[in-house]
Amino acid sequence: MAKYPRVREQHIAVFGESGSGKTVLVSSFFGPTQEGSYSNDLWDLVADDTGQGNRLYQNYLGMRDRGRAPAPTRFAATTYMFSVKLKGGDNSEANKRPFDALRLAWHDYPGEWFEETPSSEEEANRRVDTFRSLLGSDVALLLVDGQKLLDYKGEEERYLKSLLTNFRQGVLRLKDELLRDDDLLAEFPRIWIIALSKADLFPDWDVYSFRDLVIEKAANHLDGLRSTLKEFVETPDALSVGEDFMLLSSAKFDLSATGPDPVEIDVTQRVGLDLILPVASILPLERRVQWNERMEIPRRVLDTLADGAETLAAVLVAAKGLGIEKLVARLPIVGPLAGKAAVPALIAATKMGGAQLREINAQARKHHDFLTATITQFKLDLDQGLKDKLLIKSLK
Ligand SMILES: Nc1nc2c(ncn2[C@@H]2O[C@H](COP(=O)(O)OP(=O)(O)O)[C@@H](O)[C@H]2O)c(=O)[nH]1
Ligand SMILES: [Mg+2]
Repeated sequence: MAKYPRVREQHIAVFGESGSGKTVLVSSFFGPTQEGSYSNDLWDLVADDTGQGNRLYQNYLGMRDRGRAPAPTRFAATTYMFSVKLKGGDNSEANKRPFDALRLAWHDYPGEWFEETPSSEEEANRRVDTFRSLLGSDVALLLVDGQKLLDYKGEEERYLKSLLTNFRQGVLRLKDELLRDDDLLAEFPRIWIIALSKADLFPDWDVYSFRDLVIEKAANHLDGLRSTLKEFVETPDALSVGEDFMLLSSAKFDLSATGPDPVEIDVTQRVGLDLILPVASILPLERRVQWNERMEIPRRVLDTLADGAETLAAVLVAAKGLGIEKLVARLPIVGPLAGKAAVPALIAATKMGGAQLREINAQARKHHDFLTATITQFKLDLDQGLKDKLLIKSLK
């Protein structure tokens, strides 16, 4: 029997009002990886449900070839399951690796649920069940609709206030049901990234422009949301709400076309989508280390936060020629983490510098160690996202 599970699962929850771009986002995430011309030397992206995958690809083809965005979906909470299947399953390295696939569960939460009160008890129950199903996500993306920001130009606070307040109210309505046993939740999305969708509408912006606008216009409402979310969780200090920001654009939509002809949709111009996998897999691992250095986190909370982090970290530090001891010796280790046995690998992995990561990545590629290559690549991509000002990471 395998010593480890052969599949690692990561969840990401995407929240956004209707029309904010959720369906287009997931179609644009998946679609390009299915094109004949696509090549990735490390892994393949597969939709676990073929029919679902085909519908997403169909959405993508409609945009690519016909300038047509997918039909709106209302009230549909959908979970898309993808697997990042590592290449080289039959080589000798593969027998040693702790897993062969990274599964991404992408929870698409219908925004209408925050804009409208439930029409019946049945509807209310369904919302609770759906929300429960995404509690396993480490990361939640809260979409700020770029089109709405433009519509409210000069008075963006009106839109941001309604977005954040509706969302907060929607979550509050679920509170009694979710906390029925009076126990605070150990498992809950702990990283809430504020993401600008349709970033192509702001060609001059970087993520700092976006963050500054949100803070300037809506800091109070962000605080309100943060304090509400804190009421749900055990160890409420281990929660980042509105400390991480990112830019997303699923394609470049040319809206200047008028008349009966469809608009141009350039699906090759995408922003931030390559950061989704790194954000889902590496960011929680890093955050766990950050928090653990700052505070004591109960084991049962840690076990739900970036669960499997040690497995990922072990992959990184076990890389050829770099003993854990050697790595750890070079790192300044402080705080409550220092003494704990399993964790040096985790700290070492998250604190590796760019040069070291690139070295491990190159070695791993050379030796067809696709797992190490993929994980280091995700980390390098995340760092690149920071450099390109597409992503701001909380430093706390
Ligand atoms: N400019 C621009 N428009 C977008 C983008 N993504 C979606 N849209 C527009 O927003 C509309 C709604 O998107 P959709 O994904 O259906 O929203 P959902 O209700 O959140 O699933 C689409 O029909 C597009 O017109 C984007 O990346 N850039
Ligand atoms: Mg939709």
